[in-house]
Amino acid sequence: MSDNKRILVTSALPYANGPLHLGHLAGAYLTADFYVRYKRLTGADVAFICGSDEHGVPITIAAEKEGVQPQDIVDRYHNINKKAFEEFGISFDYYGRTSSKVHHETSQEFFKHLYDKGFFKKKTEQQLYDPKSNMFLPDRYVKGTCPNCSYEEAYGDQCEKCGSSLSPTELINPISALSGEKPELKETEHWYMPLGDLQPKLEAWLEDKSDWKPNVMGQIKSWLNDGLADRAATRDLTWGVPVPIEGAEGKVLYVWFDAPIGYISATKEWGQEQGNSELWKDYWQDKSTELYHFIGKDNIVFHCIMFPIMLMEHGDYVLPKNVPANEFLNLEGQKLSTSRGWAVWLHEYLEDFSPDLLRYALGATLPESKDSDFSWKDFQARVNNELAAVLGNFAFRALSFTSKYADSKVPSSNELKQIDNDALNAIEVQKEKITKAYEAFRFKEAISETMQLARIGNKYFTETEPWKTRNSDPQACNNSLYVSLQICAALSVLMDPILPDSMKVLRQQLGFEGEVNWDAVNSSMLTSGNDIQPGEVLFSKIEDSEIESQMTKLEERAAANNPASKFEPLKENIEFPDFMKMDIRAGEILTAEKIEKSDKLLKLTVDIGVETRTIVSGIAKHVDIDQLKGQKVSVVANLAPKKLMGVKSEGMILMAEDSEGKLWFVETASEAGSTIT
Ligand code: B3M
Ligand code: ZN
Repeated sequence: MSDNKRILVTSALPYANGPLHLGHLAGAYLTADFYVRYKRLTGADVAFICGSDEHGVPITIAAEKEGVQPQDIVDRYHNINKKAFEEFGISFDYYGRTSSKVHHETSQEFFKHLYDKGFFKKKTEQQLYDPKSNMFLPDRYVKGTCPNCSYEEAYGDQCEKCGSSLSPTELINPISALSGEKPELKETEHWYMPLGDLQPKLEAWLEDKSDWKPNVMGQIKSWLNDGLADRAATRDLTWGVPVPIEGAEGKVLYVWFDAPIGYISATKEWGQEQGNSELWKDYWQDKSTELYHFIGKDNIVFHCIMFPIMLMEHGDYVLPKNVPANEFLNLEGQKLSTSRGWAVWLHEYLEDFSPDLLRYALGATLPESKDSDFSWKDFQARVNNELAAVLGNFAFRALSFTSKYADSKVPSSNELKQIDNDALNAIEVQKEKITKAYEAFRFKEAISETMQLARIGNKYFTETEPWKTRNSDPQACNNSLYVSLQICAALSVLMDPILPDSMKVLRQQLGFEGEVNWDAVNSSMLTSGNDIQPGEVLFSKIEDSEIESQMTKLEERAAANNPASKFEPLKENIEFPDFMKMDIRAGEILTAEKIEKSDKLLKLTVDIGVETRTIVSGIAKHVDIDQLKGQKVSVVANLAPKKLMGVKSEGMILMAEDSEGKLWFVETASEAGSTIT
């Protein structure tokens, strides 16, 4: 049953604002590649499309951090990431980028088409504006205090301390991350996608999607239960695709509006590259095409709700048949984090190991239905106990035995016994299980069922003991080798989607010259009498020391990124008499008031036991003024008085400054007036 279906597979377009790590690979790319390679082997007509997402605030933030232009950032990471994917054998047919001309035109046409159909709702709204930088602030560019947990460094879209999602106007004391100024509300117009109105239509479309993964459906249902909110398709930004209508000057398309259209633009470019500018239509507009989006779980709402609505309302496109999203991958039990340095970068991995090892180890622990963990120990165990000890060992034994004792030719079989036939039958049995698993996007299962065939082969080889029958029963020996080599040949195709490089080598060693094709996998792929060409073992074991050095690398980098190293370095030593000159007293705040024209300073009266002092303290941003009465403090009582903003300050309140710059009182339970030494 040759599969001639036309299949379009996309992987989420990674932001071109940094290099890729293991978590990316496990999320949207490896599984897509497994699937695509499998489908190509079945004879399906597949287009595998991806590219760089080069718009959006993540790009402009990265550019600002480095003091370069957004274009510089995307040029750099587009190339780095494209190369990393190639090196890992992620077999995209085309890797595009959303800054391309074709993409700008395609997404503008898409917008215009929807606009002309009256799809968008124009809304006038108040948005935070930075008067100093002269621009409306994207959510990420507004910082302030979280209304839920009082964390002072919350972003306008999310508080990273308590995790709640926010809108910038909810923040207490919002400031612009660009200028540090207080933003003001200013009127602006935006074009909204009426997702709320279209919810019933989307629900009707989702009705027959009962085969979608439960983790994906669960998330969709929860969005639908909350009721879909309209979402603006435009933004007041300069970096992005300009909105192609009058009255929208200075605005660009929302990055999540243009990015998924990037799949379409990249398919167009792929056709153009082959001299067929109409080719993309076969994949996007022919209703018999099956479209699959491979993504990580944080992209579910966009691919299962927003983009389908856009496609549906546009009218000319196919909609996804499935969106097999993955959950998240952790690393050594902790969340992967670029900023904390807790990651294994793909280019770094490749300095030490080959791509196939990671494809296998990661594939075997994919976060398919729930979050999963990658550990170096597990990586070592997968490589040593499965790839080397089972698959590699089996192939090596079968091949080297044949070369030594059967003149390097596939022997002929005769009078097969039950044990031989059972082993040969296992090829069909396993193939069926593996096929089912791929069709259901259960890649971990596909991998383990494939490895199971190698286990069966390895066990068979051990049990039939060809090294003994070589003298006692030469035909039985030949049968062992024949059956083992046939299983190796089947494995060289069935394992090909997972281990493309190694299986190619295995086929060379087996002298396999037939068609590499899923349908052609059976128990007689090799012809008796054909030459084999044994070579090196396919996989060598990984030493403990290699794993230890990976762990050290990871821990050292995490330590270098640790907040501990953000504390002030220690000061020089002082002599004891110098220290004793200071008169530090326990005190208690009696009153607190703001100082006009200063957003930092407070005027406090403090009881220090022997007398009451007026002290000006720069803590306004770190405390709640209404909570200060009764606060226990430590006061440097003999600091020479000084006028601050017209107020005479008699002493200083000691504060501890943490790694994030937040100030804390140095409290003592002792009565006011006690000396602190
Ligand atoms: N660049 C977000 C992400 O990398 C986004 C995906 C776009 S897919 C159209 O998570
Ligand atoms: Zn919070």
